[in-house]
Amino acid sequence: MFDSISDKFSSILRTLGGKSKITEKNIQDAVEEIKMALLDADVNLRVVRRFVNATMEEALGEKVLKAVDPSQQFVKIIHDRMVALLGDEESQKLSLRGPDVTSTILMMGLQGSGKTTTAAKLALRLKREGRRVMLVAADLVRPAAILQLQVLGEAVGVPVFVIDGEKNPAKVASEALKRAKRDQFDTLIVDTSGRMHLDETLMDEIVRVRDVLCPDETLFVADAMTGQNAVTIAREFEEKVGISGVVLSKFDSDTRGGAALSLRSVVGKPIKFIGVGEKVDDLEPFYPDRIASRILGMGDIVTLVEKAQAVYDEKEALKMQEKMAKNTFDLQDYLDQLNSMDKMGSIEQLIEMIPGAKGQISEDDIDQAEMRREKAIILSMTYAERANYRILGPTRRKRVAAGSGTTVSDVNRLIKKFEKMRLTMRKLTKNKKYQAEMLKQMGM
Ligand SMILES: Nc1nc2c(ncn2[C@@H]2O[C@H](COP(=O)(O)OP(=O)(O)OP(=O)(O)O)[C@@H](O)[C@H]2O)c(=O)[nH]1
Ligand SMILES: [Mg+2]
Repeated sequence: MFDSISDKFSSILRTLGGKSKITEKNIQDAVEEIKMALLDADVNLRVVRRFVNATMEEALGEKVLKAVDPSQQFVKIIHDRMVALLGDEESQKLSLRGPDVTSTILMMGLQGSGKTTTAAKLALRLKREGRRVMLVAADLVRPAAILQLQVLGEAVGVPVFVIDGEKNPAKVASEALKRAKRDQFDTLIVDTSGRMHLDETLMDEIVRVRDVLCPDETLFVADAMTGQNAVTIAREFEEKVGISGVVLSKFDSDTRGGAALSLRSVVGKPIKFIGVGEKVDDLEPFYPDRIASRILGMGDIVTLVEKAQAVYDEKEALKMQEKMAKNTFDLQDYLDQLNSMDKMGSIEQLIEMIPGAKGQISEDDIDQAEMRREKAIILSMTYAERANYRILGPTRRKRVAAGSGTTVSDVNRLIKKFEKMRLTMRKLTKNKKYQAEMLKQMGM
């Protein structure tokens, strides 16, 4: 899912990322393209408008235009907006009660949307969380429905409540509740029948089942492949029965994904899970931020930016820049930089978050042992030595090597490298063109 929209987003953001300065016009163009991409993906028009307006307003503010890295700020805004569109982490959790009372989950949706499969997947999930789950066969319309649930129940090791020959789903629901109390099941998942189209009889039937169960969760199962139709249907279920959350099934299918993007916003109910395959294990919690990253085709650059922001101190950065320009950047500064890189996490994690870096850069390309050695060496120096490495004579170098568990040639190598680094920095800060070239080479 989302392949084509994610391709488009990547290309829009790449265009913007190539610029070292961003104008209002650039932002307007990008937002316009984003609008088209969303509409192409079949996202609800009202949702697109809201998204675009909010993005524009925020992006045209000072925050982006005056930011150190405007294009990344812009990406962050788009991402945050997208997350807001998809929901929040909290509402995505199921609200079930403790083990002393029976919680009930009512599954509903159109025919073939994935209710029965999802009921079984959910049963497995909750069982693994330590709940005592019972599935309830209240789809009495389709002849093979009960058998299907029984087979799935068997597969996930959860009992299935069935009343042979019963035609009234509300009756099945109330008997299931009694059984749950008697046998101390703390969770009932009730599978109901689907129809091709919404009809009064079906709605009345579900409303009666609902009245018996007083469900803790009323989950609307929507087939991601049905597009905008899913949104319309969800809204009707919400009006007539009331829904507490949405499960988006067949998320693994190759669709444009517009429905998924619109559901939360139009229906106002959180997407709680996504079905990602036909197997009973294929159910995942819906994480708005991860999905947003996927839609934007950007690895997890946002986490990366946030991590950088967390360790990045603007004043500190300016001071550093000045030091580089004046050639007063010393070993202590270098040590600080090494340490702040550490704060961002493991190299492996960082590589994963850089879009396009996975498979291109490997952990071996970055010599972590060398970094550790360098830190140890600098820590063994006095502050005077860190401020001016030139005072390090042969005897002191030997002492520093011994103190850091390294060799004199390690110490010499660090000092050589540092000298070279300072030279490059001087060139870099003096020469704007060289600077731009460097950044381009680094893909920024
Ligand atoms: N690929 C994929 N297939 C799914 C997913 N969820 C359900 N299916 C398939 O969709 C078909 C319909 O699923 P069911 O669970 O029977 O749907 P239902 O809503 O109970 O159908 P009715 O009871 O007939 O209304 C089955 O072939 C499932 O294997 C999913 O997340 N991914
Ligand atoms: Mg079914």
